Amino acid sequence: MQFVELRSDTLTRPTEEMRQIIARAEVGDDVYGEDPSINQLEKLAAEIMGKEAALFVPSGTMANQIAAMVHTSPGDEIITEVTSHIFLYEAGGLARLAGVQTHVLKGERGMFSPDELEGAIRGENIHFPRTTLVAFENTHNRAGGRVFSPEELAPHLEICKRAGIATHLDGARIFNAAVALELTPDIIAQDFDSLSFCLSKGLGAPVGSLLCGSAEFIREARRTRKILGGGMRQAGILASAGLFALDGAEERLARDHQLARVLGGAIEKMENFRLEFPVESNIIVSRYLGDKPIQEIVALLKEKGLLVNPFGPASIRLVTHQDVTQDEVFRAAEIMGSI
Ligand code: TLP
Repeated sequence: MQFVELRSDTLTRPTEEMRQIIARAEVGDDVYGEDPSINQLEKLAAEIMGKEAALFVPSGTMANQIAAMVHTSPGDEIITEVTSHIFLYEAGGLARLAGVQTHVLKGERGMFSPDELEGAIRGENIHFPRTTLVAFENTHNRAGGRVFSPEELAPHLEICKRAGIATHLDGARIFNAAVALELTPDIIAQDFDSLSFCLSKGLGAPVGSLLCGSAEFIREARRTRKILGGGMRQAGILASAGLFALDGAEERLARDHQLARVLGGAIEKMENFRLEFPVESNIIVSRYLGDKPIQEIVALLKEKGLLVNPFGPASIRLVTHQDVTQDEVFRAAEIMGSI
């Protein structure tokens, strides 16, 4: 059966053109700093994000974990929202790798208030852990691809700055945020000390993420990447796909958002499903209103040709991406409407 694949934008496959680019990539040993494709990608990423330097890493998870390891010392505390990827989906890496404890704040649609943040920051006291990092996410995966404007986050970042606390942005889908806000990514990134973004989500590359920040931060991050075994050799074959993926990304993502709005509009009219969040980018979280367990619903959708991920006790997540056509989105809506 030909499935409509909406489980994640990580499921895109390299196009024929991308495969040609990969085949011709110039490479060298990146641990020696001699891979021209990696060097080009890191330079471009830093430029796009308006930071001094960037580091190519295998995954978004590794980028976030390296950021936490560099910004903190073991025993410190990091603050993040309770449904953030770094807290929820990174297999406890913050505790295991950075050796920090996590202070989670319960947000409203993925974000806590400036007052809650201020109240969570530890004062100087011999009993307390030190708060050394606050981690944000934009777009916010669990909050249905929610997009935060720079104005919305400005008060939070101002508080961190005043308190001398580092800030990291998990910008796995920062280009989606940029397209939705009609801003360039550097504007979204500008007040964060570091940010990560992924090539292997909506951008359509098979592997890779970039961590961006000051030259000093990236020097330390490079060393930390080595500790984690993420120093890759002729990884230019991956970077070349990344360079290709960045070219013209905005138009492709705008199309993904359009398709998500179409599907969101159809879901709004259904009896058995409703939207859990307004559709702001390429992620839809939809609540199932019937009485069957959600795993059963996911299996039933699959039987009818639609692949989605369960997302919590009664919801599913649907993600549009470059390998989904408009017709497939119509089919997805039809399948959902039929159960
Ligand atoms: N998210 C994946 C799953 O892990 C949930 C997905 O399918 O969406 N930050 C954010 C906001 C992410 O959504 C993800 C991946 C990551 C980081 C981690 O990236 P990878 O998978 O490259 O380690």
